[in-house]
Amino acid sequence: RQIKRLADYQAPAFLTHSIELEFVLDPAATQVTAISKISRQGAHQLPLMLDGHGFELLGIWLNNVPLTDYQQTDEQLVLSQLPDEFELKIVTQLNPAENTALEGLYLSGGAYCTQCEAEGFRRITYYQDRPDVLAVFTTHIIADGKSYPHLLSNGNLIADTLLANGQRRVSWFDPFPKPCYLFALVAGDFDELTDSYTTGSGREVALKFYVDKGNQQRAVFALESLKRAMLWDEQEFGLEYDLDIYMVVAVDFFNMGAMENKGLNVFNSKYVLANPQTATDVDYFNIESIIGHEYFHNWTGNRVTCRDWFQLSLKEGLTVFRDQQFSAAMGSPTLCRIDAIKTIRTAQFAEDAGPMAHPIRPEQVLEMNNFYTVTVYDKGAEVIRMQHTLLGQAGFRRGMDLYFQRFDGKAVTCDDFVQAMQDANERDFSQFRRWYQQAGTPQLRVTSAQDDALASFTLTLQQHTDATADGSPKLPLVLPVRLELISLDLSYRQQHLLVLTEERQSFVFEQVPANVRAVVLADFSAPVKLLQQISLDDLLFIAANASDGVARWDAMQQIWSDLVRQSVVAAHPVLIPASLLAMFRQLLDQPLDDLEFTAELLALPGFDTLAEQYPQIPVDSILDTLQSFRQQIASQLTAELTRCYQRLPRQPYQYQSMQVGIRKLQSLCLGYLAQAISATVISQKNAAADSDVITQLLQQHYLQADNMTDRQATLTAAVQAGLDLAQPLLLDLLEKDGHDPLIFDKWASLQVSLPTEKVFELIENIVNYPQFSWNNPNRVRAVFSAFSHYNPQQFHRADGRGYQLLASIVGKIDHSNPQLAARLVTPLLSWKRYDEARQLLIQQQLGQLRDQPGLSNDLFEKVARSLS
Ligand code: B3K
Ligand code: ZN
Repeated sequence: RQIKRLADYQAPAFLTHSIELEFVLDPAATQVTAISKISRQGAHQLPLMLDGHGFELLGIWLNNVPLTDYQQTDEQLVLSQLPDEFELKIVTQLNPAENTALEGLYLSGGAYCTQCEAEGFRRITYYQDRPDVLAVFTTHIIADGKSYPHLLSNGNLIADTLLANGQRRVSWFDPFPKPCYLFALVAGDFDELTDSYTTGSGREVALKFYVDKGNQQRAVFALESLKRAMLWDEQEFGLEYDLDIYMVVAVDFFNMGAMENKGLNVFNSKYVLANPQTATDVDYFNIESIIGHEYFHNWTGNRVTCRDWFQLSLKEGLTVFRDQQFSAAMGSPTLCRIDAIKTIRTAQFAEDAGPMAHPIRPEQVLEMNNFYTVTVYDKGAEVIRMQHTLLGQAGFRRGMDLYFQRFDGKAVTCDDFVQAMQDANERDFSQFRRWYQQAGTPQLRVTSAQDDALASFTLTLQQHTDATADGSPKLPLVLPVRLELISLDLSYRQQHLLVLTEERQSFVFEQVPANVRAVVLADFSAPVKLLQQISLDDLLFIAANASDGVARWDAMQQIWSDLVRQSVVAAHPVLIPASLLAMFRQLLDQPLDDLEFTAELLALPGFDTLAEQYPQIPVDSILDTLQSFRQQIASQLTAELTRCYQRLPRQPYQYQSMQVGIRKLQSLCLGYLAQAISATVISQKNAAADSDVITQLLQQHYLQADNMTDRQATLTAAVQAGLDLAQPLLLDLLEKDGHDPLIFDKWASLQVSLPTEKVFELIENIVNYPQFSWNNPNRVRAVFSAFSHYNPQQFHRADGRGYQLLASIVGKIDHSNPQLAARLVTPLLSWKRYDEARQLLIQQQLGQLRDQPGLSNDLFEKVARSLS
């Protein structure tokens, strides 16, 4: 197996300047003719190496003369003794109907569709499948116009003709040179939703959304989101759209969220289709953010692209940062930030601590698809955000302007980006660049000392990063640390931006009154683990008084993780302190304002977040403690939770912030209340009466709901508390709406989060439904990713049944869809983090996977690294 290294990068020996593609579509025998204009770069006699596999080669012509003198390996075509400039014609034949990997050209759900990033174009024809070869694409699609009325590709439509044999031939021309990973073709029979957008400079752009028949109205929100994104990018970064048409196609068979192909985005239907009956508030949020993300790629990714795949974070980290800023501008910056922090603290910290740890710019890769990770994307976005923090809004914009001025139309590196930021602001970012080469989560230790006599306050910061599996160096990083000093009487408040560059540094503040409290790492200004000894009272003070909402939420999170830690040490759940319950009471009774944020303040950290704080994860203690905390809250605050629930008014559904807040807070109340009546709680007084009232609340919440968010709230509460009423309500959902694939997925994900052993029976049952398909990644994820992520009790069962189930599914899926298998296996990779008994159980499953005949590179890379 061939590992690729960043250090081995070499500029291409030839460039392809233009390519004309013709597809004659057929389910089992699609013919592709590719005519490329190629020229040698520099004086050398190296051969031209073209990537390609998984198709039949029908012929090669060099300047129109048949070529027979070539070498073919499993993965490449090697052409020697070429002229300096030439035209190469290659004809290949593919089988899209049998392509279950969903990479290259595939036929599923009745439509042809491509996915070329990272290295899927080589499954279509022989080509220089690398992002630093930029060509102008012309695409002709020939197909039966009745079965496939929509024949789409990148760029602008240039011809549409009826052929003598009754077939249609449609031609597209994309004037912007692009790497082949941005190529796309779609052919199908869709509903079309059309609109237009006029750019700031007055150009009119046609907007077209293509969705499965009958779903046209479900694309309206995505279309509106697109227009908001187009306007925002003009206002925020001065970036306009550049083609005459922007198309989005929604498909049900897709390996990830969406793909930014030039002018023709392909989306997982989950991130396009929405109406109140099918999508939750969270779905609406995600749709707007992903529509934005793919649109923003048009500049950060497409106009300026990556030199090689090790630079993936150049476009992904930056584009995630841009979509986060967009979401923040459309809604609440604090809530968006909280969302991003949760992703880092759960998935990204786990990745850093596991066998797949890598810097945001990895140095070696076996299968590129394995590096579309939370590290490259989300930590990558944090690294961009730190540059934004260090340079300020205006300085960052200057850097972006210089970046586009220098690199528009080019394929560049992460270093090029940082250099632009540095040059535009006359700063030295050489130490900052370590963020690109070091893996691992820095620990930031904070101590403080107050000298009342001198009226000074000293804060000492110390950074340390543990070794990671990839062996990358661990030198001191540049950490921007936002700080607020607040006096206990609130008469003094000062905000500072500290920049830690050494391993240890002290910062002294003068003329500080006695009794100040320090809010450190406000806004989560660096992606680190903060270690500080701080009392419950001080955390409650910060939670109530910090200027930064993120810091207030974070103080609550720290309170809970401290209590969990005490419980783990004591080997039984501690009692929730009265002062914390008092804070909850106050929040539940406060005026109806900023409800979504209130709900975040009242929520416990999840299992995954807590787990990341322990080198060896005390699974059972954390689960028991969380359970006990939920039940303590529920039984101590039953009246307050009920009152809070009842005073929140329900209105006809709109996706609008006040309403989202109401739904989220009601859902939180129901979640706790359901715990109050779960079988394991024997609450003191009035148990039976409470139980009736709460059951009724839950039932009514579901039955009177006019939207999916509220229905899901009841179902989640009931399933997690193991209440009997969950099953009839789930059945109701399935019977009424389960024919819709996205609702079926929601139903399945709810079923598999049942925290009892019965879940295994449910899973066997789900995969036998006609709606389920092993070849559809959404269906598979709805069952098995949901199980391994949202059902820690059963996934981590001491008898290993959860591990065994996941491993067997991964082994099975690897034969049809390696990318999907390699994603599903993730929770098993960190086996070293568990107790000895669990380690053995997981290791055994991984060992079986490693020995499976015909294992894909995708799965091999992960499993082998994990076992090494
Ligand atoms: N660039 C694509 C992801 C491609 C994944 C390839 N396995 C979507 C995105 O990040 O916008
Ligand atoms: Zn992206």
